[in-house]
Parts: sequence; structure tokens; C-alpha cells
Amino acid sequence: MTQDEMKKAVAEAAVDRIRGQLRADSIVGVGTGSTANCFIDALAGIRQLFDGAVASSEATAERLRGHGIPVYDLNAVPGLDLYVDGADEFDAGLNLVKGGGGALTREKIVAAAAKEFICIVDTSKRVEVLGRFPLPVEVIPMARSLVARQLVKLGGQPELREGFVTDNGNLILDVYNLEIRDPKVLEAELNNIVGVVTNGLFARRGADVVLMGTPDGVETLL
Ligand code: ABF
Repeated sequence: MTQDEMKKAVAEAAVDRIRGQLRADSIVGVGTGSTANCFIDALAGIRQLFDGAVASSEATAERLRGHGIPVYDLNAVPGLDLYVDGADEFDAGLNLVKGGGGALTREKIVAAAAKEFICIVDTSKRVEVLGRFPLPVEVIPMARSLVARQLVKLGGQPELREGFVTDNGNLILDVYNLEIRDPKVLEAELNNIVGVVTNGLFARRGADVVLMGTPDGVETLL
């Protein structure tokens, strides 16, 4: 199986997994990225089983609408039963690094609103220790240098993501060379830096389930 085939297989496995949980009034939280895009395409096949979706990015909202799936503002819904999204890395504790696509803040908000977070990945995303993928940190533009200096003190090497502005009008610092042994502690520590909006560690609210596409089929990790 190619990587694209694994992404499609895992997206279809996610649809199979949620099918039985959906009701006519269900709203599904939907993430961002190429694996999430495969999920959106597969979700369109069961369009009649649920009401609509909340999107973690403008790009996702557009793709959902393209399939005729209504997109709701999170403030207009009481909560979400489910959130399905990809990740850039995950470890054995189902802690994640997300935000390679720059949508980390909205992704974290949608994850926080959902009762169950199903993460869909292929084998390339599995790591022993998080930090191989540079950790994205969304920052308020005027605090860019202030935050970068704090990140250096924590042992990281921040690099501004050039030419990129988030859906919230902010900047991303990608932090290299972090060996993240205690993701929950680092997640809180980074969020405490003044000027940081969110960081890409999803450990305090990690995934509930990881569906991992492998060359031999989809594995479920709990
Ligand atoms: C989102 O998409 C992000 O949090 C993560 O950065 C990215 C993964 O993208 P892909 O599925 O294209 O590898 O889930």
C-alpha cells in the first residue's frame, strides 16, 4: 500500500467506526490536512446519517461545503460527540504533535469540545519520543521575538514559518530540537508564555483512539 492508500483506508475505517454512533442531529468535528481530507470525502458517503460538521479550518469548511455538508459555528452547537483529525506525530500514550498545517488552535478548540477524539494517521507518524517533527507554536505577532527567546531558554530552536498567517491572523514558530519526554508538562509550560496562543502538543487532551493505516491494514490503538 502507498501512503495515500493508507490514508484512504484509515479514513474509511474512521467512517465505519463512527457510523453506528451518528444520529440525525449529530454534528461531527472535522480536522485539517490530507488525511482529514480523505475522511471528509469518505464522510460524504454517509451524509444522510448526520446533521452537519464543525470545521477546524477554513480549508476544511470549504471542502465540507463542497460535498453538501452543512458547516456550523462551534458557538451555535451545544457540543460535539466526535472529532476526527490527523496528526504529525503520536506516541504510545496517544499524545500528539499537531499543527503542521497551521490549524492547531482551532483543532485544539474543536478537540476540547468533543467527547471522543479519533486520530487518523499512517505508520510514518509513530514515534518513541515526540519532538522529531518541529513543534508548532501559534503566537500573537507583536510577541514573536519575546516568545522565541523563551523557547530558546527551554532548549528549542524556533524558526518563523515564513509567509504564513493562521486563520486567526497570527504567526507560527516551528520549534526544532525538542526531545519531549513529558508532553503534558511542556504543553502547560508553553501555554504559560505570554504571547503564545496555543502549542501543537495535544497531551492534556490527547487522542482517545488512534487509527493507524499500515501496509497490512488499519490498526486500532487505545
Ligand atoms: C492536521 O493535519 C494537523 O494537526 C497536522 O498538522 C496535519 C496532518 O496532516 P496530514 O494528514 O496531511 O499528514 O491534522
